[in-house]
Amino acid sequence: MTNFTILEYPDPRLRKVAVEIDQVTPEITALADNMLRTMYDAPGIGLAATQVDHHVRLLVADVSEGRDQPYCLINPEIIAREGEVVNEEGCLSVPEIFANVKRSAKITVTALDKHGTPFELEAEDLLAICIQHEMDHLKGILFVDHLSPLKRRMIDRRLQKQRRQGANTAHQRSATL
Ligand code: K1U
Ligand code: ZN
Repeated sequence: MTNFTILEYPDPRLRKVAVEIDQVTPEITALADNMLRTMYDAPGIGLAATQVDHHVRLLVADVSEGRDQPYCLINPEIIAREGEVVNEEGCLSVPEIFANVKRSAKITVTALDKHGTPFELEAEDLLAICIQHEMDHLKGILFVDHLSPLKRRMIDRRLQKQRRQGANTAHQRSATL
């Protein structure tokens, strides 16, 4: 099966709010598997269904060094938060742009796995940040929405410039704002 195409900002489909998954069908399991493949190939550490134009509450993540600890969270809900952390984030839907975002340092999430089994996960460090970033996608929120209007304008201008320039190398284009 071919990988999904990842939608890019400012595509309005990234602003859709995802709906709950009533039943974990074989189609949902296949969606999760294809999202994981797309995430690993991108490469990324997370991916929300919204980013591949599927507007259901499903996200995948793998922050492990070996890229061998995949998580699939269906209908994720954060039931507890602790502390705050500021960390540099990127987004496969906002290529080559990096910026500091404030998030909860530790979260407890409930979700269903890709077989429909409920589980609870205590996440901290990069996994907690990644899950919050992906859960934002499911609400139509992008990491740039957490930034000041000035930084947003800088990003918009930079992305316009990137698109005009086309095929420059990534290291010339990337920017931390
Ligand atoms: O949602 C996405 O677009 C994926 C995004 C997740 C994320 C990154 C950083 C902080 C919070 C959430 C990415 O995976 S961007 C790529 C990236 O960070 C990465 C890619 C390969 C190796 C290590 C990191
Ligand atoms: Zn993202």
